Amino acid sequence: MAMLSFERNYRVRGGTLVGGDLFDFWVGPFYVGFFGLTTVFFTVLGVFLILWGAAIGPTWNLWRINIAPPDLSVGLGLAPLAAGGLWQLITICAVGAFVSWALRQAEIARKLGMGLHVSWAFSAAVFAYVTLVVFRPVLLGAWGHGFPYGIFSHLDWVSNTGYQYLHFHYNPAHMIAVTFFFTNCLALAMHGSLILSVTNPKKGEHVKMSEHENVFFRDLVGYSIGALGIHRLGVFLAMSAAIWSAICIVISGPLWTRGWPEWWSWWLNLPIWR
Ligand code: UQ1
Repeated sequence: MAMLSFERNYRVRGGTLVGGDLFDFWVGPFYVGFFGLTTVFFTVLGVFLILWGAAIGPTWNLWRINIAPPDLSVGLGLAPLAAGGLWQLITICAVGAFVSWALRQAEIARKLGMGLHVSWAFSAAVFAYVTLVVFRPVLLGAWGHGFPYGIFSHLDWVSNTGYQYLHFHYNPAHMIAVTFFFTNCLALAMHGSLILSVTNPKKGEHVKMSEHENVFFRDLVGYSIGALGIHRLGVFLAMSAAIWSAICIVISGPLWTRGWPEWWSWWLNLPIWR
């Protein structure tokens, strides 16, 4: 893999969290580190277990392969491999790989003297996943409350879980999460289009910079959030979307067991309507 001449200057020793200098090396373009090895370990083992689950299942149709969590009757115990045990091991591998990846991001950032923003942002998504397959099942007392690993099967799980609470769009935390997803989409569309509009001009025209960006939005809406601000806003919106997603599912069951539309009766029962 070709390496640009200046990149060699960034291949500095140190910043590791575990292992000292032992795993402080590169393979081609990739930094390895202790967590590079654990990422590969958990990923390879997890993929192998998924293939095992597919092999003992009824189909190789990619849409229909399904590796289900244990039956609810197993509670928080260990299940036989073919009856949810594979799901449990795959979940351990997934969490192991995701956490390893976040820590590898942290080691690379430390090595380069950068902030840990990427690690934290990625961790918000990992937190949402762990909430679905660990925190909520533990709070409800059974691994069977986790979602199944399969394309159609996890969609069915989302649909069934939604209908279990009658109409999931009335979940106030779900409303907030969806609003963050949409606003995040708006912000990235505005930012991406703005940057392209100034840095990718027609042949023969000059690239424009922050003054044009600022003036465009001041002309349009009377306000420019600025070059640093738009990225702060972006990380805030994206992390908020993931965190409110985790909140909206973890309160469904552990905190509120009835239909979500019924939750709003506090509003209908306000004394001001009487
Ligand atoms: C913005 O104001 C700005 O600062 C110049 C950007 O940075 C390049 C942007 O990408 C965007 C999208 C805006 C406009 C955003 C708001 C919230 C007015």
